[in-house]
Amino acid sequence: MTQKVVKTDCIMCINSCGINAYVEDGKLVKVEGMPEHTISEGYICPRGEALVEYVYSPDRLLHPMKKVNGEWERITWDEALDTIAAKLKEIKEKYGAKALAVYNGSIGTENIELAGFGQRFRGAYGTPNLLTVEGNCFRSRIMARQMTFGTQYIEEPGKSKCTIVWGRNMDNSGGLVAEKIYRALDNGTLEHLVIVDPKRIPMAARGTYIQIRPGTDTALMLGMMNVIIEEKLYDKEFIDEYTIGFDKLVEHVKEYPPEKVETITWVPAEDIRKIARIFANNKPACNVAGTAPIDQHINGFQGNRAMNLLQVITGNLNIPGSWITIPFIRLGDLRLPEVDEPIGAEEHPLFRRFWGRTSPYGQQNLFAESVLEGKPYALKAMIVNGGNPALTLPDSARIHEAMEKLEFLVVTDLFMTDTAKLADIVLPACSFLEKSGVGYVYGVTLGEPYALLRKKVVEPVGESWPDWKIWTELGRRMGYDEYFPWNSDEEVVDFFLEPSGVTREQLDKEHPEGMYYVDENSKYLIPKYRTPSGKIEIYSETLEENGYDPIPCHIEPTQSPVSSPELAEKYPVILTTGSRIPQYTHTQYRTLPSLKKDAPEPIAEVNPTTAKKYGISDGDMMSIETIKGKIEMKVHLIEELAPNVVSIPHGWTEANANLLTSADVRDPITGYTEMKALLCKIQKV
Ligand SMILES: Nc1nc2c(c(=O)[nH]1)N[C@H]1C(S)=C(S)[C@@H](COP(=O)(O)OP(=O)(O)OC[C@H]3O[C@@H](n4cnc5c(=O)[nH]c(N)nc54)[C@H](O)[C@@H]3O)O[C@H]1N2
Ligand SMILES: Nc1nc2c(c(=O)[nH]1)N[C@H]1C(S)=C(S)[C@@H](COP(=O)(O)OP(=O)(O)OC[C@H]3O[C@@H](n4cnc5c(=O)[nH]c(N)nc54)[C@H](O)[C@@H]3O)O[C@H]1N2
Ligand code: SF4
Ligand SMILES: [Mo]
Repeated sequence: MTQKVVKTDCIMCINSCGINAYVEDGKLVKVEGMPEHTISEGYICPRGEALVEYVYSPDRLLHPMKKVNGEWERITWDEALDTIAAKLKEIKEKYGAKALAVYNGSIGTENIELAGFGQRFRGAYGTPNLLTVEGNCFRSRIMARQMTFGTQYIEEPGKSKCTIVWGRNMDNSGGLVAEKIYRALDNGTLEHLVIVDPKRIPMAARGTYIQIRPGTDTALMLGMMNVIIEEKLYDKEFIDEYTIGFDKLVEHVKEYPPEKVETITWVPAEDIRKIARIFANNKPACNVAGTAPIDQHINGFQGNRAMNLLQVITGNLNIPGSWITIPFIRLGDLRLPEVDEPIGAEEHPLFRRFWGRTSPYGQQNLFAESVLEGKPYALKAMIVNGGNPALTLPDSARIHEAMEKLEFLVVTDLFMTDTAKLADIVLPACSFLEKSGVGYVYGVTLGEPYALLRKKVVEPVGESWPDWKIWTELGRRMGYDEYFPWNSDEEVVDFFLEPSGVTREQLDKEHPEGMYYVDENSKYLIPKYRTPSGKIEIYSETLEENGYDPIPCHIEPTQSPVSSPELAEKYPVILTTGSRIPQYTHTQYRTLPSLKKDAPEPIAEVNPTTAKKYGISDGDMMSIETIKGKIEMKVHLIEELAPNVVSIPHGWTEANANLLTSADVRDPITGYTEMKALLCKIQKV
């Protein structure tokens, strides 16, 4: 028997934890956390531990397939690629290149290989339509930080004296970050932990808990700034040297005294004062935002802006334990020059571009409108790459209709997902353990200038291929040979690493556990603020010129007891969707036995008092109905959740949260939809 241990990383989520993969006779047999990985230090979560089940799942797609009269038929790679190439040429001839969309899901966006090759292909084909999950995730934060600082900041809670966690149940959604916070509490570094969440999440047991009404975080932040300014707790020196517009903020936050903010947020005025003082008086301090709970609101971009300003006025930037700037690893760039504008560029111009900097993305939330109504033009074909939009995009009923109306849908995945089921052709991708790649740690909260060689651990299962090879072979059949010269994993890795200053040999032989690609302490240097003024822009003229609030205001969710009281009579309960489940990433891994056993079904959480009002008991099946649709889930009664709020997970085929959400109402700046504060009606079934 031959045995080996391969040091690589896990990318079942964005954290990229280091893992030791054990191989016997060419088969993966066990996966453990890798203690030598400087960032994850041996940490592994249930999904990482299930990697053997994942790779050898009986549900893996093993060969290309095409749909014939509603039935799947096995075909060869040659037939699949020739058919796709012919159809894509026909689409381009009939409707023009922009009728094709390349769709990158979470995996397709977070992974440089999938993201890069998808962009390469769309560039060669000539369509501007790259649609990605960043239309509902993370980019709102990136944009807001760009707009404020002209650069990217990332949180460093593991070293702070005070941390405020806004809507992030990281015991479920980011265990590695949670570990760092618990450790900082245990060793006394972290003296003040504040949790702002409608649910008393487990981490709240270790700090001050603030129960907030969903969708009102911006008001709370403005209230805190009111107190910090009123009580002169801000960092005058930092503000004077690095910022513009503080005087306008001083006037602006006068409109948000704690007593008023209490009526908006449900947070007592005294608590607002208390957490404002804690935050301002305990440097280094760090706000940690849930991605989705701050972003996925009508006012999500401004929520992110308000969070930036809290950090700025207290001078909590580029000191250990505050917000820091990570020099991004410079990787080979696969993008090609773009022509034309993608869908969404008209409705949400800043999502596409500001200060002459163009984002590569169209706004995915306008996909159905484009296909079904031809606005601003009709998409006719789509290639989905590492995503499951049939379940994860808002307003699933309409998404299904649109996908069915497409003339041609191709899906590359490891599994027959809800999206793949709607496809004309499905292509089997191999998992990250079946190919080499470049790993780097640039997570949502955990960023470090740290890179690792993602090593091929086992041979691809069945006839599955790496994504780069799928795009390359398809590109060649389209006649784009010059853009797709790569012939092996190694060539692809070398291409990506070329500008980085780090070589494959170095990562493979000298540092199989990964390494810093620049001095780790460079993250504490004050960066150049590449805004139009060269300063941190507390007041944003760019926003003002585009017709948006230059300083954040509180805007009510469009469905709320305050903004739509008539609707609230019919749909009296607040609904928040998409609470993360530790065993699953979005729609993935539902059939892996060790994960399924611990999370077998979708569960809706309700406060007992609220449930009683509607005659609902623990364990009942309950319907949840919004203006868009109705689903059913089993009920779990928990005292921890705020009264009159229902919290449900997303990603379940049998109870799809996105049958309840809508893409009609969007944050005007980003085009993000409301997923965290809707109105619903609940009933026992
Ligand atoms: N296991 C697992 N981990 C994941 C993922 C996954 O699918 N599974 N997905 C990854 C991705 S792509 C993302 S974007 C992140 C998302 O991660 P987050 O968005 O941080 O999601 P959760 O950790 O579930 O935390 C949501 C918390 O926000 C609270 N909440 C809901 N509405 C509001 C609100 O309006 N205000 C405030 N303050 N709180 C609110 C909920 O009660 C809940 O406790 O997780 C990542 N990590
Ligand atoms: N209602 C509601 N909806 C939400 C959210 C919410 O909070 N509430 N959250 C939103 C957020 S933040 C996000 S990020 C999205 C996520 O939305 P998606 O990205 O659409 O969801 P996933 O289930 O992660 O889909 C990833 C797919 O990639 C496949 N895959 C994995 N590895 C590979 C690979 O190497 N190659 C290929 N080709 N495929 C691979 C997986 O099998 C899976 O089918 O969901 C969003 N939807
Ligand atoms: S947190 Fe879990 S799923 Fe994410 S990279 Fe680490 S081990 Fe993998
Ligand atoms: Mo996300």
